[in-house]
Amino acid sequence: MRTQVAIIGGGPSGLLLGQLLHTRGIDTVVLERRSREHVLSRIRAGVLETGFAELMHEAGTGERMDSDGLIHEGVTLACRGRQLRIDFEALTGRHVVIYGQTEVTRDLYDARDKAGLPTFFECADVSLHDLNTDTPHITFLHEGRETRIESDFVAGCDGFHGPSRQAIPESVRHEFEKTYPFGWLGVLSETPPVSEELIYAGSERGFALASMRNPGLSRYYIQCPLSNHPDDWDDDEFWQELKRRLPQDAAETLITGPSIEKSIAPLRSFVCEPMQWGRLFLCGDAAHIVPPTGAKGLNTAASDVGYLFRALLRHYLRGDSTALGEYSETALRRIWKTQRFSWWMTTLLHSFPDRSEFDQRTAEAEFAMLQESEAARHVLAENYVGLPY
Ligand code: RFL
Ligand code: PHB
Repeated sequence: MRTQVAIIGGGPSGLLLGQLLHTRGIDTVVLERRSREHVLSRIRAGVLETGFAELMHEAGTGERMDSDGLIHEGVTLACRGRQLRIDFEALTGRHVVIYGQTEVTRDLYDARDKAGLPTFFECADVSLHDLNTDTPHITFLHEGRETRIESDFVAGCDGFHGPSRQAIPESVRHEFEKTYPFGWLGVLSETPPVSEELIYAGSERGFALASMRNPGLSRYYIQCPLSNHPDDWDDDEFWQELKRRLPQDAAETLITGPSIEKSIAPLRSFVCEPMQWGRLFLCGDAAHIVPPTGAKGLNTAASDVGYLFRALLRHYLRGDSTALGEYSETALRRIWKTQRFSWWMTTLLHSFPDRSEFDQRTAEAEFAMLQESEAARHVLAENYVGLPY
């Protein structure tokens, strides 16, 4: 089998790239390790930058996001009894859209099916070959058969644990990593959100976030020790702890109910350089991870896809490969700024077990700066709604 761009990974990065290329007549094949049901059962991000929403429109998949997504013009930050609203519209003239990653992925799969584009699910032993030549190919096992796909390019959209990044030789690859001594315990519940906008709360007991998917579906998180397991927390314990960490007015009006999903995600900052090698291009979690505190994981995946899509268009439509050659450099410039922002939001709002009194005081001063300085709020808002790409 032959295609122009072989895409490894049927998560949001791979599917969005495939759909964008399809709108411009470029062929793709998507290989996914899991079943479609599995991919669509993962509860992850919920906040989309306008740049992401624009790419969904360009891909022709923005209809349900437009009708069901919620426009949010600000967020509240709360820190040890103090509260502050960051007004995105006033500060930047922009907003974010609340629409879950699960729904984004569903819309992209539906569009892929409708266009009759090839997707292989439950692929095993995916391996990449001859990436440093003009004729790369991929081999994998599908329904018990060894299968081979030849392509012009390979897009590695296979997440943090996929094989694409490992295909860049160790002598070329440089990985930067920072881990955090805690995770996020997330709960999804069919209850009305506690507030119309998101609340990011730092408290002595640790961080909490009140988020949502729609007016009848709430998503809440609390910082927890890495040693915890979701079964360590029954629903009552979770709600009690959440209430202790949210601002008092929110805690008093919180409506609780049974959890329909509960999971723990570790927090990590990670970047792989370069993001390309020969004819392989990495996008999204395959190349970088951010702690979720600034809602940047999925959005940074989308900016990679945007850069790669335009570079591939220039190559195929104009025979100009300059942007492809510069892909890694271009994407990494934005990624490092997003890494900085996600690390900063995480440090500002979480409790660190071994934090010195000096570091605690500077975090408090950081919050005071946000309260007193419009310039400081502007920097936060500009990053939260998304840097341009
Ligand atoms: P994904 O979504 O991980 O998709 C990669 C896909 O590749 C498949 N795959 C393979 N396919 C073929 N062959 C192989 N050998 C393969 N190995 C893996 C996988 O099955 C998967 O379908 O990466 P992508 O597309 O780059 O999208 C990135 C986003 O998913 C990610 O940045 C965010 O979800 C991060 N993230 C969150 N971001 C937020 O902004 N807010 C959140 O609340 C939030 N929660 C999360 C998260 C990431 C999590 N992970 C990765 C553990 C919660 C979790 C649990
Ligand atoms: C979510 O709704 O899952 C969510 C929102 C904002 C974040 C992280 C996760 O920063």
